[in-house]
Amino acid sequence: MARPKIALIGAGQIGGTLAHLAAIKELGDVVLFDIAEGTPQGKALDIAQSGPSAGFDATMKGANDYADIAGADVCIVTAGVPRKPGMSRDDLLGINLKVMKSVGAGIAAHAPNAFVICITNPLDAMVWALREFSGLPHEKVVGMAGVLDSARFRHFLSVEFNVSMRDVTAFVLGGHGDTMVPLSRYSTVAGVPLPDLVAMGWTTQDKLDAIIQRTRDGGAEIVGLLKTGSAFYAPATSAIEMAEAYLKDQKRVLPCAAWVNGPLGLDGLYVGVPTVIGAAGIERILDIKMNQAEQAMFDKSVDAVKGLVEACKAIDPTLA
Ligand code: A3D
Repeated sequence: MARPKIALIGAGQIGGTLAHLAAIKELGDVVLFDIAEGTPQGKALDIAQSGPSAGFDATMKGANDYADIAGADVCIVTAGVPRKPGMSRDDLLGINLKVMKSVGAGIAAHAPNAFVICITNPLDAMVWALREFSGLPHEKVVGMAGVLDSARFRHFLSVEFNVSMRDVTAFVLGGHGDTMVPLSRYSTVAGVPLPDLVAMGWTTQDKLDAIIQRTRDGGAEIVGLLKTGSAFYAPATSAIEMAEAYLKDQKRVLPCAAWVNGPLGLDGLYVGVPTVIGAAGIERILDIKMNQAEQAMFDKSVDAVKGLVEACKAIDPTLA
């Protein structure tokens, strides 16, 4: 049986890391696509040459022509520009919207049956635009943000509690931005919710609030340290987790920017929600009940995403 084909649209910091992880995990043959000539070819050759030591057989190809992604089973999109210090994700909107238009056309023409994972920021608006430009079914186009945001939350919590990250689950809803909604009530250590852990004296509410804020600012903290770009190891690892769930029909319950039409009181919006990812793409959305305070935070986040979608429509009238 042929190996699955994984097309990486954008061969920058995240794209290269995605290729390396896909190879090491033997998820399939990889095509790295970029408009920069030489970059995808150089990275593909470098990663291919790690094969003998890492022990994988997957092939690596660098490409500047969309024809090379033909028939891809999964496309992971990082094409565009990342943030620099002082920039918000929303500052990237104008530039990256144009990029989504060409990427959407390329995927529609050459890989219309792929499961498409968008990473380009501002995430919730870009995944919406990419879906519009590509015309693929909504359940096959999804954004990566919640897996990363909840991984950041889990990491900080595991350090605070001095327990394994594997035993910490976290729940982050809403848009991937300053209004993201980490939900304490649904976040646990081995099933024990965070408010109970506060009551048990494992941490204080103040410390928990600080961790939640650090999670919200997780991307900016790394941009501030790196100075030349944004995070790439954890974002790539998060997207690979989603791609693997699709390729292996794992039915993983993962928070993603998915098209929500009905659940959570929404009538057609891409925003971060808990989903089930399997062979059909986004197979289900968990219609969780929020309390008043959580709903207020979620509504604010939804409004922020809607604002970005309107900004996209104002820039590109074909989206209106
Ligand atoms: P970077 O290393 O600059 O790579 C982007 C690549 O896209 C470069 O190699 C460009 O040549 C290429 N590119 C630009 N325009 C096009 C085009 N039209 N077609 C094909 N390729 C093109 O950035 P990165 O890999 O660090 O980040 C990529 C994106 O992911 C940025 O928009 C980041 O803001 C975003 N990002 C999102 C998250 C989320 O959690 C959602 C996290 C981190 C970064």
